[in-house]
Amino acid sequence: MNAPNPRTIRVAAAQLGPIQRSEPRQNALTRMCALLDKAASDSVRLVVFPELAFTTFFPRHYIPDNKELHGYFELETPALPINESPNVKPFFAHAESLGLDVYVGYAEAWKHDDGSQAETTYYNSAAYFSGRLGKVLQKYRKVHLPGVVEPFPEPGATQQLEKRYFKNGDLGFPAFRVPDAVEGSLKLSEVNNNTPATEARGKGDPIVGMLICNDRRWPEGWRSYGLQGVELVLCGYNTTAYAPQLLGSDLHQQQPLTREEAEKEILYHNRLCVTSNSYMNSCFSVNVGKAGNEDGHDLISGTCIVDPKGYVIAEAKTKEDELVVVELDLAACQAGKAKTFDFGRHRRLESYGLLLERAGVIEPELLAE
Ligand code: CDV
Repeated sequence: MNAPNPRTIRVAAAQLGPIQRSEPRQNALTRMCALLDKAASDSVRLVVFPELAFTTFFPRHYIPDNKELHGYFELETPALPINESPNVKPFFAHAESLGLDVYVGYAEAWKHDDGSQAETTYYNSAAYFSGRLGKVLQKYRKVHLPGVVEPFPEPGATQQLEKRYFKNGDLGFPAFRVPDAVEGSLKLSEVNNNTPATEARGKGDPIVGMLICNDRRWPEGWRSYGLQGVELVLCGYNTTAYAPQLLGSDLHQQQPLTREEAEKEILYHNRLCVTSNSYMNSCFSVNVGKAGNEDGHDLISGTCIVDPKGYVIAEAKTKEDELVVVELDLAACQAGKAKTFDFGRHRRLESYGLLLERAGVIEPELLAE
């Protein structure tokens, strides 16, 4: 196999330090715009921010007051895309002024039409905004919502109320191509009906997929993107560093895990998920956390960029606002896609029926004795 032509793109993981519950949106916006400035001065093309980036990670709180709860959401309608939504418009305008693409997580209050009677649906979402085109190229709504509907009764417990506050994402896992990001990308006008699909593979504009936080623990999403030839998966997160009620990681231990042990294990699982799934789908991934002590609760850092062989090639060193920059050559995805993970040649659909028939576990029948 000849080495494919390089297809380089300079990307940044924009880790955020904590954003306290008392902090106005404007503070977060100012910090995020400062990271955009830094990225632009380092010739970055794409900047990836965390999940629910504009506010504190509010699902850790039981919030009975609907006015307060809804204050964390950004209003969106078909006529009012997120980049025009009043609270956050200056952030997108700044990215556009710098010609930067961004992935950013936000709480979406979706009204399917502009009539005042329209029902609102709440999602945990991410947008891919093209700074060159000044518009959202793709929206993603978190599919795998973690946590519980009713709050944990233990005083001081870190809550995880995403199942209470959000609906599960209904957009699936749509991969998409990003224009103007990789020089010399093959265009439709340059191929004809006789060009075999395999000849164009890995030569077009970059193929991107989005996940949000807990989604990274589920291979189903990664593989859905893998089957669309994904080259770059973007995933923002807010991952608690200590939540025994939620994670149950103490259940079979003689001694409860210390905070340090719990955080170490959670960081290990974060890395395990993003490295293994990047390898098994032969893609890069940019994985970006909100980190540090937020509202008295610790979040892990673990922000990292992973290559298609599953190696971490760059990572954050702090629990603060930090930009991790690296140049990726997307051509490196092709070896895995053509060999070990050439899905068309190696996947066996006739053996996978259970995957779509069953969500939960049904164990084989008990033995007679
Ligand atoms: N925000 C998240 O989705 N958090 C989940 C867990 C810790 C509840 C995560 O997978 O990190």
